[in-house]
Amino acid sequence: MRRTPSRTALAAAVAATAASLVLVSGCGSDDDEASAAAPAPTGTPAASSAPTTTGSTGGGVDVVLHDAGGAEVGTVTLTPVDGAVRVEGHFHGLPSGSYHGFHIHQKPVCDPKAADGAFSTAGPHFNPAGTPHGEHAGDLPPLLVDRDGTAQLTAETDRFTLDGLRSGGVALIVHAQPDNLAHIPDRYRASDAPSPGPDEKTDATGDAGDRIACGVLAKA
Ligand SMILES: [Cu+2]
Repeated sequence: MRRTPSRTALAAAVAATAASLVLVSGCGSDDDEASAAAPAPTGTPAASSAPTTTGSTGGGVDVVLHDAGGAEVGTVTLTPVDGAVRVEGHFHGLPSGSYHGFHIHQKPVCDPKAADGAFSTAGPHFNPAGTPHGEHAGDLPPLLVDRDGTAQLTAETDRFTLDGLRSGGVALIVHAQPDNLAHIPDRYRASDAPSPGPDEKTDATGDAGDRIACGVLAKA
């Protein structure tokens, strides 16, 4: 299943049954650059605003995600493997039967009560190269949630290193809607777009909607 590292090697090997995949892809407020500069949360529920990195496994690190109500909904393990990072997630209690955008966001802050929307404190996608959506380092394969609200995801990417993520800390976000990955053919044009194809918001967020779960990978 390993692939030779390459720019396009965001290989998602969905584990287990196809029906159990969970997609999370929209980034409702991912394009809210202002939120990226938000300071650490104040007066927010500890359940999901405190660092939720809980431990390490085999050289990797576990990130626990909580929903906006503070309930734990899953754990993602990030493990360095041959110049890439293996991403293994196990979720429960998510909206059933649908795809959900799933990304790494820039700031290690998960504030469910943020004024700009739950978890807007995590800022935009982790995107140190400044590339369009679909090519962001933090663009992960979407989650496909089973009818029972569980989802399993195994993927591998060489778009970042674990050390790179930990140098500043990041957040993992599950969205309410699918992620279009800015795959908008040129025959489409948004009403406010200067040219055919995806508009600025789609390029930034994939139109994945609200942020429904968040977990912090703390700076280390
Ligand atoms: Cu996102």
